[in-house]
Amino acid sequence: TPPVLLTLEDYRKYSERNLVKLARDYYESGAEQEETLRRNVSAFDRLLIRPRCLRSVESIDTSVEWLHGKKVDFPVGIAPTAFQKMATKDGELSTVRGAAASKSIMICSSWSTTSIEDIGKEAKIVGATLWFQLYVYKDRKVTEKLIHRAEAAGVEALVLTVDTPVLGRRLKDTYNKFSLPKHLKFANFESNTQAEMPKGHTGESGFMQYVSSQIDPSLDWKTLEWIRTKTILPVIVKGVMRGDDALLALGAGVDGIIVSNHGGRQMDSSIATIEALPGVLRAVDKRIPVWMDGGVRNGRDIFKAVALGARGVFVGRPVLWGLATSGSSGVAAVLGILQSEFRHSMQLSGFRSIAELQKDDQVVVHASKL
Ligand code: FMN
Repeated sequence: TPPVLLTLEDYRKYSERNLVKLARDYYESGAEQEETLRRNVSAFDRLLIRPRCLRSVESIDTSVEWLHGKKVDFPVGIAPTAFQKMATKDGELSTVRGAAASKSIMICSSWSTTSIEDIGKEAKIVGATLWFQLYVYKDRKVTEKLIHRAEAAGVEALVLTVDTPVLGRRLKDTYNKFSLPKHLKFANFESNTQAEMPKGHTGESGFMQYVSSQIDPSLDWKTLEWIRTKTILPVIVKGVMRGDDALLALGAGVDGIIVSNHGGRQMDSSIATIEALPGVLRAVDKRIPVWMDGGVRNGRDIFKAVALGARGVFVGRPVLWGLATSGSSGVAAVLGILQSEFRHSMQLSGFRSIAELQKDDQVVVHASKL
């Protein structure tokens, strides 16, 4: 009999049996001592909910405007994660099918193991919304080409990752001398140096060598301006953790912000994303949408982030657990669990719409303030 998988944690445990150690370590790792990786999750536990009662929750509406008038049924999207073919044979194609099945949006990583053209084609067939995450290469022509390919593939927004001027040191990958398995490639790149990861050596994973040879550590606000001149698409920055940077992003004319610390894979000892969210929201003051990712593991977490004012959340690792468990149906199942748990939280705490939830400034309280 197939196992009963009720929670994201069930999927995490089950997926382990389908992943070789190299892949599992790459997916699960945080940087250095993994303090931020743990804190992203535990910080949610210190936020508590004050439910309302007797408010008729027979019919509720969890839909929300996601970006520029486009509505989604649930405030949950798929964060970009690299190398999805390590989880399942069809990799990113399975993810985009899972996204469509649960009417969620998918952000495709620059480092996908399926090309953006192939993912875009599949997105059109299955009816999924696709965004594209951008890393800026030292060779700006490479980046420019990537932007134009993403536009041609039908992508609806570009997501510039701003927390990775250099790669965080993930110790497990370093011990494993992590490198992409030979049969896989950076599918969005043609030249050998950009399409292949070097072999790792003692003291550095092949992945870290790749990033330091290819990715531009001089990335700054001017680079963001340059990107805006190169695309007609909305530009979202991913990796903002402070109000002052959020104001700079707003000044640079971005269309949205994702509060993120890269799932604890970059600056270790960084505050948790749910802790960073209020400061960013205050600075932005509703002028553009603010999403968050990092540590979202159930529907209550989504409820807390949205109650504080987030437009929605993105999930990274949980999607990989679904993917490694059962491909596209696993992705759809993981997103389905999050959606039904979120809906259940809304009902149990007496809220009928996200607008109603966001008007209530007492529903979420930090444990230290009780
Ligand atoms: N973020 C990017 O912007 N680009 C990437 O290519 C990328 N690859 C990732 C690969 C893995 C295995 C993981 C776990 C994260 C990656 N991220 C990447 C970060 C995620 O987009 C996201 O910020 C993070 O996973 C959210 O935390 P969560 O895993 O706790 O949900």
